[in-house]
Amino acid sequence: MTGARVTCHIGVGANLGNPAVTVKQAVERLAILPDTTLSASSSLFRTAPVDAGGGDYVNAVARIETGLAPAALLASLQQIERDFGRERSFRNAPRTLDLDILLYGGQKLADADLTVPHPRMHERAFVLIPLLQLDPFIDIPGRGPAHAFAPGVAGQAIHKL
Ligand code: PH2
Ligand code: MG
Ligand code: MG
Repeated sequence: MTGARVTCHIGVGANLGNPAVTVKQAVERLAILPDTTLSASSSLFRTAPVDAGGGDYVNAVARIETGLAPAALLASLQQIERDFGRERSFRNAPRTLDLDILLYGGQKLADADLTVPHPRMHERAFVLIPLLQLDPFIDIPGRGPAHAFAPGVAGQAIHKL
C-alpha cells in the first residue's frame, strides 16, 4: 500500500559533457526513485542558454507520480545531480545536470531552498515547450494556463532533437 501520490513535473537540463546522454540517463533515474513512477517524458530539445553562458543546453521535462514530500524529492534530485558530477560554482554556471522541481501538483511552496512553481518557468521556452508537449492544458498555480505564456518565449531558440 502506498500513500497518496502527487503529479510532479521535473525540468531536466545539461550543457556539459554529453548532454543528450545525460538527460536520458537522468530521466531513467527519476523512474527508479522510491515511491515514484515516471508517467511521461518529453522529447529532448536543444536550446540556447538563457541568462547563462556556455554551450547550448539539452532540455526535457519529465512527469512523475510521487509519494515523496517536496523536501525529500529535492534531496533525491540533488543526489542525482551529484552522481552526474554536478559542481555548484556560480549561479547559472554550465552544468553536467540540473534537475528542477517545476510543479508539485497544484501546490505553491515557498521555503528557503525550494520555491514551487519554479519562479521563472513561465519565461523560459526550454521549460514551457517540453511541458506543453506533455500537458497542453496544464495550469501554473498562481499564473494560470501555461500555454498563455508561449507567445512570450517565441524569440528563444529551441529545436527538437
Ligand atoms: N538553465 C538555467 C539557466 N539557463 N538555459 C537553457 N537553455 N537551459 C537551461 O536548462 C538553463 C538555461 C539555470 O538552471
Ligand atoms: Mg535550473
Ligand atoms: Mg536547479
